[in-house]
Parts: sequence; C-alpha cells; structure tokens
Amino acid sequence: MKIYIDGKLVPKEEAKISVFDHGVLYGDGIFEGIRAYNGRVFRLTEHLNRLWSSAKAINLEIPISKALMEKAVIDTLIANNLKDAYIRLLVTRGVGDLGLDPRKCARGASIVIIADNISLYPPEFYEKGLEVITASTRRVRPDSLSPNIKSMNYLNNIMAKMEAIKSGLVEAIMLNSEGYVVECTGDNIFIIKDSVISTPPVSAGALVGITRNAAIELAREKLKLVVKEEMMTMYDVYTADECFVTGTAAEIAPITIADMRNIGDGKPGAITLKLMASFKELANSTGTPIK
Ligand code: PXG
Repeated sequence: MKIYIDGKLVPKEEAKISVFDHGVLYGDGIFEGIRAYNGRVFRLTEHLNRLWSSAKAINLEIPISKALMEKAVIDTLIANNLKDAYIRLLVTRGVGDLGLDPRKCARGASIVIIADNISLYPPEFYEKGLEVITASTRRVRPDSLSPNIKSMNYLNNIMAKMEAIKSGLVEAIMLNSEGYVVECTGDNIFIIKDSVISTPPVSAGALVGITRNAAIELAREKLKLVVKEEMMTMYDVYTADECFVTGTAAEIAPITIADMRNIGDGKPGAITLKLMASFKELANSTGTPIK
C-alpha cells in the first residue's frame, strides 16, 4: 500500500507524521471520507469544497490548490491500483510546539491521503436493516463547534458510537442539546411518514452529508417525492413508516428497530429500498474518472 504524504507516495511502513503535529496533539486538523466506485470518485468536487470550507472555518491554509488535491487523490488511487475504494484525506495543522498556538506550526499544514479497500457493513444489515439506540451523549452544539467542520477530533461521535457498541449495535441516534434528533455517529438520518421524507435541518446540528444531498436529490428528482428538512423527536422516529441513514461508508442503509421499537413493520421499507437502488446506480455511473 502507498500513502500520499505532502506530495510523496510512500510505503505504508514509512507513512508517519510527527508527534509534534497539532493534528496529533490537539486534533487540530480536518478530514474527508470519500468513496470510489467502479473507477470513478463519487462527488469528489463536493468533498473538496467541504474540505476547503472546513479549512476556512478553522483558519487553516491548505498548501495546494483544489486541482492539485484532486490530482493527488487520483494519483493515490492509481498507485494502489484501486477502482473501488474508501479514501481518507487529512489536512493537519502541521508540526508545532507543545502549545495551542497554531502560528507555531510555521512549516504549514500536512496532507495525508490513504486509499484502501472498503470494509462494508455485512449484506444482512441492508437486507434486514439496522437496529439503533438513542445515545445519551448529546451532539456538540453548533454554536460551540460546527458539525460542518469535519475536524480530526471526533470524540463526541466516538462516545456515542461506544454506547451503540456496548448494546451490540453499530449505530446510535444522536440528539442535540434541546433533545431533537440530529444524526447518527457517522451518518445522517431520514424518516418517511405517509410517503413524505423528512430529515433534520442543518440548523439542528447535522452535517451537510454528501450522501444526504444525493438522497434528497434522488428522492425529489427520481422518485418524485416530497422531502422536508424539519425538526423531529424520537417519537417521530418510533412512529415513522420507514427510516434510513446515509453516509459515505454506509451509503443508504435501512433502520428497522430504534430503542426496541419496530419501525413500520420492522422490515426495510419500499421507498428506502428504491432509494438504495437509485443510489447504487448513481454511484456506479457518475464521478471523477480515476485516470
Ligand atoms: N454525519 C456525521 C457526523 C458524519 O461523520 C455523515 C454524517 C455522512 O456524511 P457523508 O458526507 O459521508 O455522506 C458523516 C460521515 C465511517 C466514517 O467510517 C464516516 C464519517 C466520518 C468518519 C468515519 O463511517 N463521516
């Protein structure tokens, strides 16, 4: 495996960054998780735009242009001979001293790109649907730290994920400090009631997921359904006809049990299944070619 670090493709064993990098010391850095399907990188421009917005929000200068970053992603995939892949792109604050002050990272930000085979949820998760719980860990308030800064500190989500794991599950629903549903630990959430699709608004504290956007477009344009961004509580989840999550890793996955309640009849819903199929088609036929 070859890893991209600051312009070089190096073997995995040599892919190291300094312990003085503020990404390590403080989680001071940003990332993107990206997928490639069938020789094309899915919504690469959108991922890079989100990365640049994260950088802007934390006052981090990315040392290369978007065009060069796109080339670096493609070059990493080619070097690893990957057509279907999970790509993790990091931009860390860089090497500094033992203080918070980012100005001490004078050499500038470091870029790391890892491309690997995708480890997917097992097929039965998609056939039967996922069971989730509501995490007691609340999503961090957007006025403290915007969820749209995809920062290298994911402890808020990791603590909620640990609650899911403790219950023998893989995902948990996270609420905001007012108790409204926001998203899952690494996925956005949607419910369907009487053929109307709803997802929590970004103002609730949700990440503007790339897969969330794709699901909204597919639901509106291909399935001709109404999609609303609106506040919801766990009552709305429990009493929905269908529920699903979206994310780069999970794609679109049905949720069939939440906090011990069956959602609808406890099986993946018809609209969810249609969206899953439409998403597969979209992901396999669009994107930036790996060449
Ligand atoms: N919400 C949160 C909090 C996320 O971290 C999403 C939603 C979905 O966004 P995209 O753009 O991927 O549709 C994410 C995704 C993983 C993993 O391994 C996923 C994410 C981050 C880190 C790891 O499942 N982010």
